[in-house]
Amino acid sequence: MTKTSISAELIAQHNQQHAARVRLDYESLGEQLARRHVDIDRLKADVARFTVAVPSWGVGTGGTRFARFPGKGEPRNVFDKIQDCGVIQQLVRCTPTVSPHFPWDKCSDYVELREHAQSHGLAFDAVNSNTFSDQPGQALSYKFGSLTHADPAVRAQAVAHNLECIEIGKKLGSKAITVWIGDGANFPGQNHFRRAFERYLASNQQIYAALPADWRMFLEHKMFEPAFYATVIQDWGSSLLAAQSLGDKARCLVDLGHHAPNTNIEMIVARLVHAGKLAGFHFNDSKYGDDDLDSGSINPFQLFLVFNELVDAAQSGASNFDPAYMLDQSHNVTDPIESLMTSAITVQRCYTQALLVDRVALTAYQDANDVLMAAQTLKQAFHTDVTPVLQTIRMEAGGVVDPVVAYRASSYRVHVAAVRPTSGPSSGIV
Ligand SMILES: [Mn+2]
Repeated sequence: MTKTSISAELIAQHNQQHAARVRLDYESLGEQLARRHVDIDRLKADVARFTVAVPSWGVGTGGTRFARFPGKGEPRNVFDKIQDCGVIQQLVRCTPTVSPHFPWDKCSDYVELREHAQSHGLAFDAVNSNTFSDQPGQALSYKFGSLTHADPAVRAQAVAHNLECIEIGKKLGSKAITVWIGDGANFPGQNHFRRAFERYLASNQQIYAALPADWRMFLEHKMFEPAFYATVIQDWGSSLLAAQSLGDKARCLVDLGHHAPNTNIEMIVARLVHAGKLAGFHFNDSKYGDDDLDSGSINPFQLFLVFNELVDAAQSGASNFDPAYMLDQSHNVTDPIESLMTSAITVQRCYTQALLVDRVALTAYQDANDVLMAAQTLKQAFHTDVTPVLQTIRMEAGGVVDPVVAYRASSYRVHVAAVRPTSGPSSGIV
């Protein structure tokens, strides 16, 4: 029996208020799509299988680069975080997994943690290691790097932490480890570029060697920050070189915020698909840098174009194509649960819109150099309001028509604030 934080009565009452209207909207959209030779029920069945993982660190209040403003009822530990993730899944029904982060999510009994997650209807996605900040009692500092540090003893400590993450992940049922390092240089001359990259490969070879047969290693690149002059794995090219050097289990993870403004991320996705090396995504949005804003809040068309590449890859049978979808965002001025639900639905929406692209027509326009109609074909799919499909999927799966409205009506935050003191654990920026 799955533990539920939002009452069945509230969910039933909420859906009852909206059910008739949603049915009419769904029928109307169905007629519209039928004229485009799209079967709405088939579309709904495809979208109902789509899921995206929630980051455990996302349910806490992150903060700006300058300060952290604690929210009410923030999770005190990983068990509280799982409870919050359970609320998200209960209402949106497309987030059945959680991506944990260590040492932030360390606990004394991982069997108990896995059972706790299962009791909330959740399983674990990729584990994330952290060698970009020092922990209390840590023997050696990562101030000047971790996996690529000049001192072999620091590198060994960073490798050992990643191996520990794999061991924890095995207990939790994870099948992948995500490695992001902050290593790099703030000044020209600080690092030897080639030697730092070679040390990265050598350290990661040791982590790679410890992967179970059915595991993958996700390499996450990031252009800058905390290193402001040069980061060791700064772009998809470095990431791809590393993944190709390490072996089949190593793939490249794309965090949408880890690129320069206006970078053509959808084309990076296409290149990684071509190479059979796309690990998956950390979805978020940004205006200037690694802003970790809610998915699609700034540039939903970009998110749609990323999914356009993904749907194209899936439908054309691209090899080694099995991307992992995860949210990665940080909240400072919104309730994290509301933001994560909104992001999950936005990602699901863009996937749905990408399924609506008339690919036969698009290919014909591309081959005929009909530029305007090719662009219009994408825009037609992007402009389609698929809300009734998403609402119907949620209702049929036991979720709610409008998750934010139902969440607020439940007063969940007020209830947990009564038992969780203000100022929970600090979440980081990944
Ligand atoms: Mn990330």
